[in-house]
Amino acid sequence: MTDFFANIAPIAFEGADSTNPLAFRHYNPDEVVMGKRMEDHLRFAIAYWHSFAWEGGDPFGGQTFERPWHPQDQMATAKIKADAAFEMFDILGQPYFCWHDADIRPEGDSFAESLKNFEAVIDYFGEKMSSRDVKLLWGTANMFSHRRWMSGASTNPDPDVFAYSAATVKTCMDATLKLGGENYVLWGGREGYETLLNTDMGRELDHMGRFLNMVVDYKHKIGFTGTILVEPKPQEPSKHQYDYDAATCFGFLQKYGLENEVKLNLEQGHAILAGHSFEHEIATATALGVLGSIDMNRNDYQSGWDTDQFPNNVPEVALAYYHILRDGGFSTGGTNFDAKLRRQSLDAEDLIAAHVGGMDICARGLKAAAAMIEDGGLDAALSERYAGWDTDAGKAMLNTDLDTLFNQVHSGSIAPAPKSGRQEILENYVNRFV
Ligand code: XLS
Ligand code: NI
Ligand code: NI
Repeated sequence: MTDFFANIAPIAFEGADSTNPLAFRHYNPDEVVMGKRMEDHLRFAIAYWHSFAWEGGDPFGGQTFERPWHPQDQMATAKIKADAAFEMFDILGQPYFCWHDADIRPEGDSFAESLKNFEAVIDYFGEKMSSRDVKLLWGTANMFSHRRWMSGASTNPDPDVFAYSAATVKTCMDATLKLGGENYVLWGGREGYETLLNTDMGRELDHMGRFLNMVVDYKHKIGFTGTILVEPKPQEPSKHQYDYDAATCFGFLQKYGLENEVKLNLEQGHAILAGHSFEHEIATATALGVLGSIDMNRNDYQSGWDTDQFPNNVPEVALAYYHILRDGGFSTGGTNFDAKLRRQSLDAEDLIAAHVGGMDICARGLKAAAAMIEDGGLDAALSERYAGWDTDAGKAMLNTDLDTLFNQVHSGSIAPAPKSGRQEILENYVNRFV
């Protein structure tokens, strides 16, 4: 037991009129929305790295937080960190958490020592999980912080780093399997370049494709039944990241024969960095059949970097869940808060309040999305807009050729008549629900 969260009781649902800052006003896990419990729709996860490993630094200054698990380079403090993490899970009652290897264990002097530390913490997690309902949404390897990864992991010009990356991912997949994790994530923060002057892009893409095939082969070899997820991001820390956005990732997966094996973990902040809205990325992934999971953390729209803030915009969140629900909802995926406090938010209470607010906003968004789906207004508008394609004449057009269509248009038997796209009417419609 730590006393970090000492005076904070488990968070309860108190309803929309509550003024208690540490209560849920919308997130009511057992409330049924479209035939399913809210908890089972949203599948919230807490990110170990931001909530417990990050120390409040930014590019201009170091640590601002003081935690009982500092310094983090010792096994003893790794256990205190785990104790505090599970105490927070008990307070929030979210069903899942996520980690990188480097968040949970101190780096050793060798690969073998790092692995020994990692396995000890994984066993410690296993004990804690056995007496609770909290599960692992996904595990992942941090292959971007240590200096060995400065030129990439699987795309590194040095084959020894490719091998080190393979060994690292193997250990993280083993640990994910051991803890019953439901997905395994690869985010390639340095799988890209700083300058094309020193980069053989074609070779690096081939190596990344080969690496991901090795990951998928290993998944089948060890009998991991979860989903392998790739997380798109256009840049940061590298100037350009190969997994730029959902569409780019899909092209990559297809080229390397993995479009039926790998899905996407989409992050709102990364969508914004790529010049997209979050619902654009989700709609792209659902259209291509590769939606897996989401990181529900936003960026500041003015700063131009990945600020990883907790969500607080109901319309944005509602439209994200609208597309997720229309796709049938999550299967192995969920809603991970890959979000961190602001560096001035020093207190344990700030950490809890941030998650309470994020969970509540998502619950509001989910309810709004479900109400729009149940009302059916947007679907009806879509059916009406595309109705021509449901006619025999419309269907025939996709099965003919340019000459035939030329003759029909030239003879005047086909003459387009423009119709309103009704954008403002639809925007007003959405505003009735959010
Ligand atoms: C960084 C990414 C990272 C992944 C996991 O921007 O969002 O946190 O989610 O490696
Ligand atoms: Ni991110
Ligand atoms: Ni992320």
